[in-house]
Amino acid sequence: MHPKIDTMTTNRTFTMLKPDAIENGHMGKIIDMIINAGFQIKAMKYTKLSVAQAQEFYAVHSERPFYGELVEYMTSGPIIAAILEKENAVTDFRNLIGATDPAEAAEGTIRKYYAENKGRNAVHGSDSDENAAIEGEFHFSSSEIF
Ligand code: 3AN
Repeated sequence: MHPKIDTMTTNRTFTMLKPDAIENGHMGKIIDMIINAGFQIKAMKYTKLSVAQAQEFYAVHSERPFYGELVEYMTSGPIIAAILEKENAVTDFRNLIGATDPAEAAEGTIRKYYAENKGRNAVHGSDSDENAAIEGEFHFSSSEIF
């Protein structure tokens, strides 16, 4: 997907509230959980991914059997994209969202409450500081980050 850029540890992560979370009316409750867990919202937008954007964003999964389904799903409706800040943001946010499969997600996690299944799993969270920076820049220009 992305050009190689120099990144530092920024205590930031990137999230998307996925189409199922929006469709099911869970966005307010999910944003509330994120804020209550101590994350500051540095950037946020309500938008819809084009097929090309979704393909690029998930290029790392292009060989996986679910890639086509994933791109179709992520472009099926609007999403909310956000950059979040907190100490240990990437790790703490992955803990807050829970396992990819809601059946395996711990009690109290966003996916335990709101994910439907492994594909329609309510929320994305970056898996490293480097990807958090890349994914944040994919969605936001510097004038949109506060
Ligand atoms: P995570 O989002 O927990 O980091 P990844 O990186 O393994 O999980 O997968 C990226 C996205 O691909 C997931 N959020 C999910 O929407 C989708 N996905 C992963 N595994 C499957 C699967 N077995 N079937 C359908 N979609 C999947």
